Amino acid sequence: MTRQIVSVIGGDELTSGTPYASVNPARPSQTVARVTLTDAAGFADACRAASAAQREWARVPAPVRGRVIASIGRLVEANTEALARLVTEEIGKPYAEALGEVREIVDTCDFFLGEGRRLYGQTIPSEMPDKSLFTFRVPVGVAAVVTAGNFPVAVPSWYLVPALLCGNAVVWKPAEYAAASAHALYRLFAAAGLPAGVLGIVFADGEQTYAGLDRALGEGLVQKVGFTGSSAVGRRVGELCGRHLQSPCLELGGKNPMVVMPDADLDLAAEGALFSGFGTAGQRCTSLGTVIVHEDVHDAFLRRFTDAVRSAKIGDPNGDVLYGPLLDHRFAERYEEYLGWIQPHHTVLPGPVGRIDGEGLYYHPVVVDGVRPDDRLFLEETFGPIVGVTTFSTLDEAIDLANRPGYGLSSSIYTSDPKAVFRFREGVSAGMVSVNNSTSGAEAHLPFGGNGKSGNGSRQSGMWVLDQFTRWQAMNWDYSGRLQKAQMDVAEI
Ligand code: UN1
Repeated sequence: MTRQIVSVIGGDELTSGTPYASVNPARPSQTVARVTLTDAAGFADACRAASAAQREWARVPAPVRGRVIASIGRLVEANTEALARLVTEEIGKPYAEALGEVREIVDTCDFFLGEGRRLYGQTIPSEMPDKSLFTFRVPVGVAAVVTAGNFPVAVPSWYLVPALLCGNAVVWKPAEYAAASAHALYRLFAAAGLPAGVLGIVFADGEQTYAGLDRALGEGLVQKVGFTGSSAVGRRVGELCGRHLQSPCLELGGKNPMVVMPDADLDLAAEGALFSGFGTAGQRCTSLGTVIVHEDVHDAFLRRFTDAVRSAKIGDPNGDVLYGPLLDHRFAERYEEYLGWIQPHHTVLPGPVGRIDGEGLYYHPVVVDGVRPDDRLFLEETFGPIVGVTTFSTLDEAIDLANRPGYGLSSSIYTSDPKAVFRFREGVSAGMVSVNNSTSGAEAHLPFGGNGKSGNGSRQSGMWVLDQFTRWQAMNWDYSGRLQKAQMDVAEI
């Protein structure tokens, strides 16, 4: 069945626009959805409709908004299998992982439904008598959320759920190659009782989205931009927001390192490298980029790692496989360019490189040993099933290597030495550190985000994301009946 997907603005469907086909990457001849893409004007219209709906929504008491979030969680949970099947069909994510992805939405709702009854402000003593100070969290207004398709439903919910809970309206622009999954999630949100217009969904290509955002920011229709995607596009979004005096929430790429110390459990490290390097076909922002292994255990680690890679199953994402096809033909084309970064001084394991024969966008897993700190393969994100390996001799050297690419999202260290764990944690520039665990697989209530080329320091998930979707308002209340001047009329003892 081919679905027809259109943007929904202020509760109304936008039926005119440019046609786009979202296809199944396991069988590219199968169209999953026919999508109608809108343009910059449509995007700005969606922001206008959201802006009109936001004020009413902000007046709904936060605990009641929390109940809507609870309903969303229940609806998503009740539709878990159907949503996961669709994710698998549309982007080729193995079904078991797709189930986990849907679980992550439910976890996010579980966390934030209670926040509706907290959303705390503070009372603060004044320097003067008969005067009290308060702080309140107030919604920012309209959030424009632009998301990637590798986590087509979980990562968007990291924005949508807290933004709505905090009293904002949201315009969501999902990746068009994951349009059907996104639209299915949108319908579950809408069915949970969100007033029309509070959440809009817009499908548009990258350039029209950028132009639409520029227009909406210029007209004061958007007060927060959330963006998950590549570092290159994130930089553009950041510059655009800067021109409009806005600080976006940016969740960008990673070149996530795994340090394997000489005292590491090498079987565990190899298993972690397999999962984070090749799970999701290496298409997570938290995917492993380079294993930085101590020279004394390099050979023993590499043997275990390549054995594990060799026995990994790749294929139909409905089956029991480590990974399925790449997300979309554009990702496949870009990944083939990255494969060109392999150099003659590299050792390529365990076998063939490139596309696996057949219809789907399947690629062989590649381990590249002997990468050097100046190699492109060491420095840049590859977003595909390829992992580099390099060696070190001291922990300081390993930390320098881990930081060298200039990203700073996730990282991991395998060791049984607590001193090494803490020295690594202090030295690594990453926003997230795993100990004896893989670089990917963050939980929904810990701060998620990166530094450097991985983002602008903003954090998602858990209570930390509230600072993205609310602003602090300070209030002072003087009940002395006279004009008390701060700094000038400070109470004397
Ligand atoms: C992403 O790839 O954009 O930590 C996010 C993880 C996932 C989220 C990845 N829970 O691997």
